[in-house]
Amino acid sequence: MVLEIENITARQILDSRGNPTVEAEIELSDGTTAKASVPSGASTGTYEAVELRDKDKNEFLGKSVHKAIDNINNIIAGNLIGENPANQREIDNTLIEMDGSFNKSILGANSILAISLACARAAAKAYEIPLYRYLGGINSCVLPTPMMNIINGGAHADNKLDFQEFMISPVGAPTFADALRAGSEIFHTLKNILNKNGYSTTVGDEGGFAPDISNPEEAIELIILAIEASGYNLNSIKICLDIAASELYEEGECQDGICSLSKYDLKGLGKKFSSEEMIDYLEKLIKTYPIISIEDGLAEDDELGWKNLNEKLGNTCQLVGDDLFVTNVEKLRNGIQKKLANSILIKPNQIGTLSETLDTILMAQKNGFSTIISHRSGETEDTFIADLAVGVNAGLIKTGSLSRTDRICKYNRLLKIEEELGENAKYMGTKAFNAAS
Ligand code: 2PG
Ligand code: MG
Repeated sequence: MVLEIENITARQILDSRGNPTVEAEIELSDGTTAKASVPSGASTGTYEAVELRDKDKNEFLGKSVHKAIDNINNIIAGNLIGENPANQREIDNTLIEMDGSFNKSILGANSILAISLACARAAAKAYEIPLYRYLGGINSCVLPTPMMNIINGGAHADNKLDFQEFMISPVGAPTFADALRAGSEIFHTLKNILNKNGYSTTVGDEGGFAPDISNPEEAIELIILAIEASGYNLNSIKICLDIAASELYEEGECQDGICSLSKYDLKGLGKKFSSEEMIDYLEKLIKTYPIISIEDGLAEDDELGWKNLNEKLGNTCQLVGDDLFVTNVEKLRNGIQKKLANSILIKPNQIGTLSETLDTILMAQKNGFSTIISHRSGETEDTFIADLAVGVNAGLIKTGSLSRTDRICKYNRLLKIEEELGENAKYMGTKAFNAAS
């Protein structure tokens, strides 16, 4: 069956923070229709592809995306109608060429990605193949080990926690469904513990609690209490952190040619750390607590720091580049050559097309890096990343806490995929992590 794209439309919808975002809809010659929508970050890396916003202060505080929508309806649609939606790479290359910039700032990565993902979904639907299988083929069978963000800080919450995400990972669970159950039980137990300790149990952007704590150690200890009180132990449940250190980084100041060193300003903790001191602090945390993974432990431009961090801790802990790599194959190549990390966070909207996302995943997998498919702090009900995680056998997923449908819908999709794969589903637990101690 030769399929053709017959119609493309786009609309402005709202994301989980109530900010505008792009939804695209594609109709094929056989009548199949499919939609995709794009998420949006808060702690965005400097080198991410550009999310086009109207910057009109009179509408949605400058955040409306009409230009991106118009670009789809008036420019992209005309160029893709008649194309075969299964020619993903050709479609993505056409989108990249149409944009013409190095960072998708002309048409907007938000408009480009919505089309790129909708094409894949439309083709999968038309061929009546589950999306994960369409993306990965007959060998797609690994259900990702989830890293669940149950305490939110940094740019995702209004508390004083300097670190952005305190996650639990049920590495000892036999299946994804059991992992999800453990996460939910620990999340609810943590709620009771926070209540008893007089902390608020309101949640942050990714559905994790945002108690008014200022010390990362205290947050980790409360989580450990919750793990144990739920009947689990620290072998079966590990802790993962996203420091989001680019947000803490302060450039050194220069006066008359004399410059001070750049620092990490941990305001909640009341400390300013050099790169070396930050590494020492992370080492102390790893040695004290069952931490299996640290993301963005240092800032995106602190390459020397990353090299030192990886040399010192890369054998015992997974060190994940998020802002450091921004899902960009060239950035990852540089990181592999310089030995900056051992793991990469994969966010399709950091790079802007599905094909480029797959290229980065492939390079990571070929070079022994673990891959974590990730949501953004501003999400939609789109569950594409769940299928992507299974499709490429990524091994790991980061898609928030155990509350709020924008997070849970991805977990629910994974439950259905696991059910569909039946006995052929694999849950790797600890083995999905790199350099796990
Ligand atoms: C991160 C993400 C997702 P944001 O830093 O890893 O958790 O946050 O989408 O705000 O960049
Ligand atoms: Mg991050």
